[in-house]
Parts: sequence; C-alpha cells; structure tokens
Amino acid sequence: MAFKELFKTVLNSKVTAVFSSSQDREEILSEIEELLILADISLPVVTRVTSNLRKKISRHAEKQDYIELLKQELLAVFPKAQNPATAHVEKNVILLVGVNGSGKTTSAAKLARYFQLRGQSVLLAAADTFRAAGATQLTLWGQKLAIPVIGGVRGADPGSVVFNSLQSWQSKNFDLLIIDTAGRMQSKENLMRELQKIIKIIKKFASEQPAETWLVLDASTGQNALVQAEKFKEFSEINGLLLAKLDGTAKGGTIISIADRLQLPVRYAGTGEGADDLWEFSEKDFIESLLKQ
Ligand SMILES: Nc1nc2c(ncn2[C@@H]2O[C@H](COP(=O)(O)OP(=O)(O)OP(=O)(O)O)[C@@H](O)[C@H]2O)c(=O)[nH]1
Ligand SMILES: [Mg+2]
Repeated sequence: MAFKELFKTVLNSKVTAVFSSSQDREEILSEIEELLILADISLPVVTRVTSNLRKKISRHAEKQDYIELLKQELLAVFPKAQNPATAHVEKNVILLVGVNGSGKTTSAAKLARYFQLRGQSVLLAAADTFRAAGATQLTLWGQKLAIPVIGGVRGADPGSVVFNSLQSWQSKNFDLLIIDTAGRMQSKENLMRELQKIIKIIKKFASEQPAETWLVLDASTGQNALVQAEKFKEFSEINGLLLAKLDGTAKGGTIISIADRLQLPVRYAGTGEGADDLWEFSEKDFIESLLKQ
C-alpha cells in the first residue's frame, strides 16, 4: 500500500469537521486536541502542540491558519538538522539491528531491492546465524530478487559472516552492503555484546563504516520502543530508524510519538510483506499527507 494512502483518513476530514461545527477558539483547540489523541499521538506531544497553537493562533484565525500552524508544530516534533542518509550516494554499509521479529530480514531484502532499482549494486549479508531459518530466509529473498547473499551455517560466528561479506563487498566492488543481524532482546547483555563485536569487525575493515546503523522497530511498539532504542544506542551507534509494519497501525500518530521520544531520524517505512512495500520517509510529506485538505 502506498505510504501516503495509509494516513489520508487519520486527520484530514476530521479536522474539517471541527470547523463546520465549532466557532469558538477554545472549542476548536479542545477538539483538535482530542483528534490528536485519537490519532495515537502521545500525550506530551499533544499537550505541547496544542499549547503552542493556543499561543500562536489569533482569535480571528480561519481553518487554513489552524491547519498550517498545526503542520508546523507537528513537523517541529521531528529532530532538527537531519543529515540525509548517506546510503544511496556512496559506497556504504547499512547495518540493521533490533529485537526479535521487528522486521529486520524483510526490511533488508526490501532495502536491497529499493537501492538496486535505483541503479546500485547491492550485496546482502545474512549475519543471523542464531535462528535455524535466519540465513535461509534472506537467501530466499536474494534468489527472488536476484541479489547476492553471503551467509553462514547455523551456529557460525556472525562476525565471520560479516567479515566474509565485507571482503566480498570490497573485492567485487559492490556499492552497498546491507547486513541483517539476529533479533536480540535489548536486555540480553551477551547478545548486545555480540553486536558490539560485529561493529568492531566492520570498523576494523573500514573505519568510517557502518555509515548507517538503523534500529528496525515494529511500528506498533509503543513505549517499549524507547527502552529498545536506549539499549541499542548504548551498544551500537544507531543513527536512524526504520519503521516496519506501519500497515498494521495506520494511525500515523505512532510515527510522531516515536520521533519525539527517540530524536532519531526515520529513514524508511515498511508498509507490507512484499518486496516493494518500502518507502523513503520524508517527515514533510508525511505531515502534508496527514493534513491534506
Ligand atoms: N504487514 C507487515 N509485515 C511485515 C513488515 N515487515 C515485516 N513483516 C512481517 O513480520 C514478520 C517478521 O519479519 P522478519 O523480517 O522476519 O523480522 P526479523 O526482525 O528479521 O525477525 P528475527 O530475525 O526473528 O528477529 C514476517 O512475517 C514478515 O513478513 C511490514 O512492513 N508489514
Ligand atoms: Mg530476521
């Protein structure tokens, strides 16, 4: 499903309805507040946004003024001065990390296809040697998409898979290496240390890599996203988020809440199980789609 299509019913028509019934500023503001809460936006954000609206909106403001200001306020929730992800402009390594089942392997395949379609040569590394089907799942994706995959047998050292993939990436001159890792609960120290080891191996090979380390989050994860991100930040230098399974939430507010709490740029969004269900995330387009009239 198209990314923008997911959110077109979240706020648009409801905001319009506010103005057809309410006239008074306080009434309008309190109805907007309620709409934002219903859209799954976390309470601290809703409170901040509505209090800013109250400060900035004039008594005689019209519907369009409210909508424009609301867009600005929601956009301001996203972390400032974001650098664009570098993955698509240079020879780079993208490392995907996250808890079990968040969507890493599927997202690795989708990303590989995304960049391949845009003219880059891509190599996938199946560094999930923990689960029996870990490497097989990515290998199958690779066959389906005609993208090479470097894997290892079950129980092999994920570090050695990563090392082999780096060698291949270098010697065969691929543009992009996308590394899928095993799911790990943030509370399992030994697994988190294994992640540190993987990163050390990458850095030893190419000190400026991985250029991108993205935490893959199931978009329906609520408060727990924060706990996950904090731990993963401690053991790896995550510099972006990939929100998978947005099709399962479809309220959009979770994106705003997660961006607010984690202060990490959302790079990509997954909207289904298919190879093409991946979208480059633009906060501006996202907010526009939420409030397009
Ligand atoms: N609806 C939907 N399902 C998704 C999306 N991304 C992944 N899935 C599904 O979620 C399940 C888990 O996805 P995986 O990619 O295997 O997740 P993982 O993080 O690699 O899992 P582990 O390796 O076990 O930690 C699979 O059934 C996927 O098809 C998405 O964007 N939308
Ligand atoms: Mg996986």
